[in-house]
Amino acid sequence: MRRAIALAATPGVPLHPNPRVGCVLLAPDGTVVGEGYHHGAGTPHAEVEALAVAGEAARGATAIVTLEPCNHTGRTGPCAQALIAAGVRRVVVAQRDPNPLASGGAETLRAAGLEVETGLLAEESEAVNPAWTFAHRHGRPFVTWKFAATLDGRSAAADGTSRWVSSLPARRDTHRLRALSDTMLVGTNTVDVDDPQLTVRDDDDRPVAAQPLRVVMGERDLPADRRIFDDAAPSLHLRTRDPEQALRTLYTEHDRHHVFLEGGPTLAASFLGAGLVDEVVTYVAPMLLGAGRSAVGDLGIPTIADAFRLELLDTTVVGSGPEANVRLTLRPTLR
Ligand code: AOF
Ligand code: ZN
Repeated sequence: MRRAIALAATPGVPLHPNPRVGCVLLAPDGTVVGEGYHHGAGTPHAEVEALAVAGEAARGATAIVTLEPCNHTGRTGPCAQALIAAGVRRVVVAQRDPNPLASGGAETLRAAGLEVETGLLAEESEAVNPAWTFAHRHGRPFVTWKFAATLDGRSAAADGTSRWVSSLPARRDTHRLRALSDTMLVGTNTVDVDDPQLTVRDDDDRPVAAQPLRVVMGERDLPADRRIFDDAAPSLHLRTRDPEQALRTLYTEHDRHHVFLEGGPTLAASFLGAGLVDEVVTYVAPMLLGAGRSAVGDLGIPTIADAFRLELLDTTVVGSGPEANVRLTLRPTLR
């Protein structure tokens, strides 16, 4: 299973929209007769790849798979049937499939007389697809709220100027994190005032191949010439101010699993207030403003005992000298 997990996590495989999956086929004497991993949506599933390598040697074999074999015909056919047809005798699964459209493979295999075991190294396997797993379990995407702020927690000066609070190395680091998500999210205010392009660019400032969907949420009409609507990447205007509804729509209608929230203080406060922020990433710049826009709007907290608390997971200095910023990664404490 460790080998199957390593195959699933092969560098370069896209994180979205499909999970990364690995499969190893063992002959009855324990020798490896086939290996495979999923290369991204639309390509053969891991099991099918491994079966193709094994050929006739799959008969009587044990399949070790990081994810429960699928039971559905989506972009490709059902792997449970492929394993049965190939004569595989036993299937060992790490993670049960949380995707309601594809789950049920274990039962299908058992009904066909195969021996099935689930749960081996399940946590390690889930860690290969954390956002995908979260989204299918909760019926909404995982939300990372990212913001840059001064030492006194301000994201813009009194006159509204905000370029650049964070340093160039910190902004490059942000693009690396954006690329891990499948959705960029801001509010109509940010599009109006800052007009961000919200694309992912590499260290040479060139757009990367796989761009997240750019989403602006809010009821207000927006001018069509805003940069978020340019043809550098797909974009979408969700006409709602309700965070829960926006996330549900992104999951059910757009197959989105990881939202990177880069909105202003109002949008941030509404997601935090609704308990819909799962991770916070902030870049703290060594500067003071003393006045200006707070990074987050009013959370309706009257007294210190009610403070919105977070657990600090990581602290990293990004950049050096005058460009040094501190990146904090945090998780809201469950209340
Ligand atoms: C994969 N790769 O190796 C396995 C998957 O759109 P489809 O037809 O490719 O189906 C995607 C679903 O199939 C996916 O969400 C997961 O539930 C299941 N298993 N998917 O992409 C694989 N074994
Ligand atoms: Zn499959």
